Amino acid sequence: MESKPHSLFISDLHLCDSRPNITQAFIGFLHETAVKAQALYILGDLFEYWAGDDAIEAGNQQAVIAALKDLNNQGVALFFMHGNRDFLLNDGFAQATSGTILADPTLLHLYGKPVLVSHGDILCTDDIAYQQFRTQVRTPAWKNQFLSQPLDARIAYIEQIRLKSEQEKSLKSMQIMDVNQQAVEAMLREYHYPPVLIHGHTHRPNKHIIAIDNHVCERWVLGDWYEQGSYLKLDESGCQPQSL
Ligand code: LP5
Ligand code: MN
Repeated sequence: MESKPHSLFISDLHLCDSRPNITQAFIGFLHETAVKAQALYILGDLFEYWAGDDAIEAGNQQAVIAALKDLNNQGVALFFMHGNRDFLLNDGFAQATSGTILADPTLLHLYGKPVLVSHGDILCTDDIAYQQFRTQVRTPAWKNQFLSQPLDARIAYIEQIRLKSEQEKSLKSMQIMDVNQQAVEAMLREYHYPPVLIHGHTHRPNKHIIAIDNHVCERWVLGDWYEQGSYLKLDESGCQPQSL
């Protein structure tokens, strides 16, 4: 049976050379599942890390980039949002895949409804050390300075930050690393109560119902792809979580 017009949402795949089975699962998903959608929205952390678009010329992630471009060539619109691991994805990547990079957050209008999408890290306001780090590394000056270094030096630096981040995370509570409810509500108010908010980052896939100021909003959290691929399907009747 033909399915209704729909869009798909994924995040937190963390693709890298050391987990080739996930890359294979993702490419299979693009060929078999995403190809039937009108659009694919990748809401951040597609890659384990992204050191800069010159990684493409260096031969990184070529199979993934080719599969994404192929999907777009088959008429599926492709959208990317920055995650905390791959916020250095830029025009070079967008051109190589024929995709569009969206600001975080972005209010979409799909199948007659406003749908707010975000990576989700900006909602984790209790994680003060992370938010300070985020503010610092997202400034144009910081990014330009970082990108002016050779690719291998950048990768070595990212690996050190990864270690430091893992050490710090082991000392943070699960609650600190989750979204803050007031931050979620503030975002919903700012965007005039979209009935659907979709985000990733926390790797805690779930559906939360938020009753706020006489409105009801669904907050859908996407899952990561460490153990199994998953995606959210949105059509005129709403959101459905799916596993591969
Ligand atoms: O990614 P995840 O989910 O494991 O953890 C995040 C937060 N950590 C990060 C850091 C990234 O994992 C690593 C950077 C990716 C590459 C980016 C491109 C290049 C940028 C180079 C930057 C200088 O995002 C983690 C959150 C967690 O999500 C849950 O929300 O808690 O935040 C941290 O752990 C950050 C620390 O609390 C503070 C920052 C420590 C790093 C300080 C730099 C020290 C340099 C070390 C060199 C010797
Ligand atoms: Mn993330």
